[in-house]
Amino acid sequence: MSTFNVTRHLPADDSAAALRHDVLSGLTDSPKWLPPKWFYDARGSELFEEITRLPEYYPTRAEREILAVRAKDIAALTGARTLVELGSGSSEKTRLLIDALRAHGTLRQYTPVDVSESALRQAGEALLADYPDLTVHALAADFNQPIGLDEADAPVLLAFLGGTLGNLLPQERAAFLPTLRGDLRPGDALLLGTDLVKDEATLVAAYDDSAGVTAAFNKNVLTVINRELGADFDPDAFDHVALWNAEQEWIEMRLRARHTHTVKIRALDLAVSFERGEDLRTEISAKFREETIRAELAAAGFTLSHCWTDPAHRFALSLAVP
Ligand code: AVJ
Repeated sequence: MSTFNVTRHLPADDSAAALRHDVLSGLTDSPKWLPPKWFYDARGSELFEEITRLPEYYPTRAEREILAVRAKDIAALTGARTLVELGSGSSEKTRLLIDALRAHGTLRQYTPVDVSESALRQAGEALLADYPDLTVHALAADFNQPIGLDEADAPVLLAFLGGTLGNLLPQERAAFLPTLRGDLRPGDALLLGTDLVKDEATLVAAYDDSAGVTAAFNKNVLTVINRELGADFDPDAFDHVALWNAEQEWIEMRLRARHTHTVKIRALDLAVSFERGEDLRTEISAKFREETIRAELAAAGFTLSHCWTDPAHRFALSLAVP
């Protein structure tokens, strides 16, 4: 018997309140910024899936290459009965892990956690069709929310793939990783995917593709704010910008105002002015080195047990234990 359900971790109005709070904080700050999690409405999640298939966007393919080679080892090393995945999106690459853990004979439950309920429903339905006796308990929540693993059947494998950790600032990672550590018991494990530092041209192309899909994804956050908060952003009034910050070793996505103008946000009773050429930072995507992965995990109380890369050393998949 297969089961699938989606639990909303926060009632709908709390997420609306969180959006109002983030938009107010970010758009009244200088320089202006927005947190990347608001990209992912149904349209944004579709655009992200399209990004993962672009020739320039290598991280998804590189991580899948590693999983294809290592999933069997990961299953044997962890013997996980419960797989929890933060920022699961389409759960597409996760199938490699699910297959290996099923073949190993241990996996009973999969808990995908994502801000996009539409992505969770699509992924959940597809998984049910393909894994008839897997329990899928999806959680619509942002990965900063406590997930409550107390009831979970141990051992738990907590997967945080795709390089999403890189969307947090260093100080946010330093707070977030110890909470993950606190969720895990002896015998559990963390599987962490991180993109690696590489040449600037490859990195910038991955976030500024020639088909303009990433530009549309970036501007989608303005459409979300227009719809949810009654704002009047004109997406055509902004240019998509992707730049490599060599000092911080992260990619920044920005929206650059093409001309001086004012945007009204009705739900906040707020008018926001943009100078011509002014940037709104919408995302950072930090790139890592093996030493910094090990150090950040150690500072959070994890021991790195394995760190695998694809043959071209573009991406790393780390297995760490509490
Ligand atoms: C969601 C973290 C995998 O930072 O690479 C893709 C999101 N942003 N293109 C990343 C993203 C622009 C992505 N992750």
